[in-house]
Amino acid sequence: MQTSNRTSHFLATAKIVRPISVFLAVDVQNDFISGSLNISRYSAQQDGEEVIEPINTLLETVNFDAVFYSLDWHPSDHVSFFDNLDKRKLDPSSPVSAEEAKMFDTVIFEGPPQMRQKLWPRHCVQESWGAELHKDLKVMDNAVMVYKGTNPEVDSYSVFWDNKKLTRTSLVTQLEQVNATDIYICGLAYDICVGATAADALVIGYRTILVDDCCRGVDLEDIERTKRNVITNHGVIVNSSQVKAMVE
Ligand code: VGL
Ligand code: ZN
Repeated sequence: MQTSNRTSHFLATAKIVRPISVFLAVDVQNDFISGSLNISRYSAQQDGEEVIEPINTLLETVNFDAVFYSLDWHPSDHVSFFDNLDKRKLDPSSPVSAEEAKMFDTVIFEGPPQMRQKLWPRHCVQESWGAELHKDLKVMDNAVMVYKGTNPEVDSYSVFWDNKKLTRTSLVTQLEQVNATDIYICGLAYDICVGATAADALVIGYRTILVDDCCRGVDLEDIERTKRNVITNHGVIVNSSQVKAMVE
C-alpha cells in the first residue's frame, strides 16, 4: 500500500496542550542585502535591509518558544555559483550549454539524477562577510542557527531540505524536539528561500504563518505566486503587528 511520505508522526504522538510557536528568520545575510546577491538589483527592486526593523520589534515584543535563524552557507566550489560551471558537466538536455550559459540561466547538470539549477553569483561563502547575518539584526540569546546549502553538489532553498530532498537540515529535528506546532516564517528572499521553506513547513503539517512585512524578494510575480501557494495550502499570511495576539 502506498503510504504518505509526510512526516506527520509528531502530530499523532505529541499531546498538544497549547500551541508551541517558533520563529524562523530566513537568510537575513549581508550578501542578500548589500553584497553579491543584493536583492535590490533584481526586478522587484526591494531593499532587504527593511526586514530588520520589523523583525527586531517582533523579537522584542513576542515571546516565541524558540527562535531560529537560517544561513545560506555555501562551500567555495558550490554548484549554484556561475563561476563554478566549468567544474561540472551539464546534461545534454540542458536548455543552455556550458559555453552559452550566462548568469541567472537555468542549466541541467549531469545525473543521476539530473538536476536543474539556476546559476547565481558567488554568495554566502562559508566564513565570509557576505554570509554573516546583518549586524543590526537582533540575535536572541537562545537562538539556534541552521546552516543550509553546505553540500557542494546540491543547492538548498528550503531551510528543511536540500533541493533534491536528499538531506534534512538540523531544523527538522530541532522543531520536533521542542514539539513545535506553529511556525512564523520571514526573511529573504521572499520568493526563493522563504517561499520554499513555507511550502515544506506546510507539507510537514505545521501551522505555517508567513509574516509578510518581514519579507523582501526578487520578483513581484514570484512573490505573488509564493503567497498564493501558502494560502492554497492552508497557511496564513499576517502582518507583524498581528503576531503578538496570536502567540500569547
Ligand atoms: C537564496 C538564491 C540563492 C535565498 C539563496 O536565500 O533566497 N537565493 N541562494
Ligand atoms: Zn545560495
